[in-house]
Amino acid sequence: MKLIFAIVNNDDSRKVMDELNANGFSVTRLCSTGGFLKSGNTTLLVGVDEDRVDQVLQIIQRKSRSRKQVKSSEKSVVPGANEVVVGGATVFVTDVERFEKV
Ligand code: 2BA
Repeated sequence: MKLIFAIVNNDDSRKVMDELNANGFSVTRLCSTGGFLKSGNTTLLVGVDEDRVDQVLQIIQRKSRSRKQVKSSEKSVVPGANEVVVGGATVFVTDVERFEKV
């Protein structure tokens, strides 16, 4: 089994979760904060069998858009100088040693 951590934009999280649920995946949503922009994002936890990992990644990719966001703590007179490209999604796939529902 694998545990997928997917960090997505708050605005995409509903669409990603709905599509995962519609395809039979269980999802846990955590409110998180990006260390660089210090703004809210969403971390989704999805536990899946190894042979379904790619299906989860495809759904996340399809439902997550990349965006330009401004690092608001920095002032600049040059338009766009503080912009960074965020996402679609940042995904970590980890091994699960044991999974129990007790
Ligand atoms: P943040 O840390 O708020 O980063 C937002 C965006 O700022 C990043 O987008 C990247 O384009 C830029 N950025 C981040 N750190 C930077 C730095 N030291 N110098 C210059 N630009 C930097 P993404 O790469 O798409 O990441 C989106 C969010 O995913 C991040 O929000 C963070 O919450 C998470 N994330 C990304 N990579 C991670 C990693 N290796 N470990 C843990 N979380 C990660």
